[in-house]
This record gives sequence, C-alpha cells and structure tokens, in this order.
Amino acid sequence: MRIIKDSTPAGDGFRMPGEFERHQGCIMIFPERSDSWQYGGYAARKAFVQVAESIARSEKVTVCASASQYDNARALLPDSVRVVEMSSNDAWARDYGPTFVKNDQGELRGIDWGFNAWGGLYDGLYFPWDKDDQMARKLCDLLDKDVYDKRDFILEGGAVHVDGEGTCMVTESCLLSKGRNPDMTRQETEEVLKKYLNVSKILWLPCGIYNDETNGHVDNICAFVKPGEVVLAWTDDKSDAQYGMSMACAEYLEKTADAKGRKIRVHKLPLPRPVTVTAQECQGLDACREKPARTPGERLAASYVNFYIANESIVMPGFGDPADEGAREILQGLFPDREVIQIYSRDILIGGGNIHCITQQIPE
Ligand code: KQY
Repeated sequence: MRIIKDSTPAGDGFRMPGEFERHQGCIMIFPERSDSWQYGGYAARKAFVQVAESIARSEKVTVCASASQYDNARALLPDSVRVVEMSSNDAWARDYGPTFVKNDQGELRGIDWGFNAWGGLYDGLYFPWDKDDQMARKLCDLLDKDVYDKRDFILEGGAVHVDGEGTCMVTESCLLSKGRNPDMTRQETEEVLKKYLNVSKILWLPCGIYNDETNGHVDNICAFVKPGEVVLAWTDDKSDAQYGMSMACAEYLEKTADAKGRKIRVHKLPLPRPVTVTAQECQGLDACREKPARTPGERLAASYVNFYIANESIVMPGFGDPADEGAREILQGLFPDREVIQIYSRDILIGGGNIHCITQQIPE
C-alpha cells in the first residue's frame, strides 16, 4: 500500500462515486464499547448482525472485531461475511473507514481523513480516538488500496454525501464547527472537498437533525437517491424543534442548483415521533469521561434518512413507530429496483447513530 502525500484524487483523475453506484463490498465494525452500547452491547451486536446479514445478500461484507470479540463475531455472523481482527475505539465505519475514490479505469484508492471523535477536546464524544484514526489506513492496507493521507483535515464520512456527478452535500453546523478545522475558512474547506472528492459544487445545508451529537451530520438529515434527487427528514409539527431545522434545509435546497445546474428535487421523509432514552437504558451504560453517557429523557437523533444503499437493497432504520411503514413505502417508491429491508435499530440509535453511520461502501 502506498501512502500518497504529494497529489490529490482530483488531480489524479479519481472521484467519489454516489452510494447508489455499484459496490464490491461494505465495511462494518463490531460494537462493544460500554459507554456507547447499553448492557455491554449484546443487543447492539444483534442489530449489527442483522444489518450485516441484510447487506451480505448483495455485496461482500467485512466486519472488523477486536481480539476479545473475534470469536463471538465469527459465531454470530453468517459464513459469507468476512471477519477480521482489528482494534478500534468504537464502531462507526462510516466516519473513520476510508472514503473510497475511483478512476475511469476502475482503480480504487482510499482517503484517510483526520478523525477526532466528532470534535476533539472541544466537543468530541470520547477520548482517546487514536485507534479509530488508524482504521482507514489499516483497511486500505487490508484491501490492498493506495491511500491519500489527509489527516491534517478533520472529516467524518457521515459528514458528506455526493451524487457522483460533481455535487457534494454537507451541513454548516458540522463542517464549520469549532471542533473540526477551526482555522479554516468555509472557502478553504470547500477547496479540500473539491480536490479530494473531485466535486465542483458544495451544497451547504444549514443544519442536521435536532440533538445529533455529531454537530449535525448530513447523512442523518438528507441523502441523494440519485443525481438531482434527495430525501429530506421532515416533520409537519411546528412545535417540534426539528421543524425549523428541516424547513431551513428545504428552503436552501429550493433555491440551490447542483453541479450540473439541475434544480434539486426534494422528497420529504417524515420523522418518527421523538425517540428518548429510558432510565433503564441509561442504567446499562457506563460513564463517559466521568459523566453519565446519556440521561433519561434525552432525545436521540432518530431519522429514517440514515439508510444504507446496498447493491440490491436499501437497509433502513425502524423505530417501532407508526411512521415506520410510511417511511418504508416512500423509500421503496424511490428505489423500485431494490428491496427495502427495515431493521429495528433502537439499539444502534442509543449509540448515537444509525445504519448509515455503521457501514462504509467499497465501490466496485
Ligand atoms: O456518525 C454517527 N452518528 C456516530 C455518532 C457517534 C456517537 C458516539 N457515541
């Protein structure tokens, strides 16, 4: 594996494909951290296994597990899933797995962004994060892919979505947050994204989902279903703090064109009712940096937008909410050639993310 420091993907003719383009596989990490996953992570691991099984029906899934969880992962996951021992601080493959870029000859390379647990010592979520930060490079080594070293720029994979045709979508609340790249201007941030993802237009949504501890990752509020079309997490409840946030994103999208000059078509994806943590769930979490990891009644950033686009399916969250079925039908209508698989994901959500956050596609 070559670590590339003296050129950029755009300069070398590589671009990040849209998630809806064909994949050769998917990377996941087995959860076990006791301040992220309640009651030692038993229920979270079951949910991760369901996600891995669903994706593995149409692409090769690789699950990274710690030495102590290796046997368990191997026992719980189907034979078709590859399990490799790899250490990490937690289980967010989207955020610190490599971002893959591809050239016209089909060659793949990874990008290794800097990772600081969603805000470092300013407003990050745990310390240390050194093993997470090594994962992109270790995975590129495992997959025999050269990797661009961009560790001097803090970015998580869940903070960007691309359409594969020159447009990248981010949120201001995340990319311009003080815990990421505080010395960079918006213009300088744009330049990095353009050079590394090979895009020409950045869509700056103002914010993400209410109380999303990532400073509002775009992958929880808005996602491309194809070039020129997005789904946006939505509520009609004006008394909900999310109402103004989703409205601000809709108004921005309404007046903004993509890289190809297309007006963006917005499909609203209604949110479930607010999902809050119970006292019993909080009791099952260890403290994080000497403080309770969660407090009873805390609202979690539940959203159906946090789905994964697999080769032949959409693997989406379910919350046991009356809105689950309607959300499933909307996504089925938008992805008629893929089977929509809904997985009850409360045990993933308690960790702070959902199905998109725990998966990272490897383009074909
Ligand atoms: O991408 C994500 N949503 C991950 C959030 C991690 C939270 C750590 N508890």
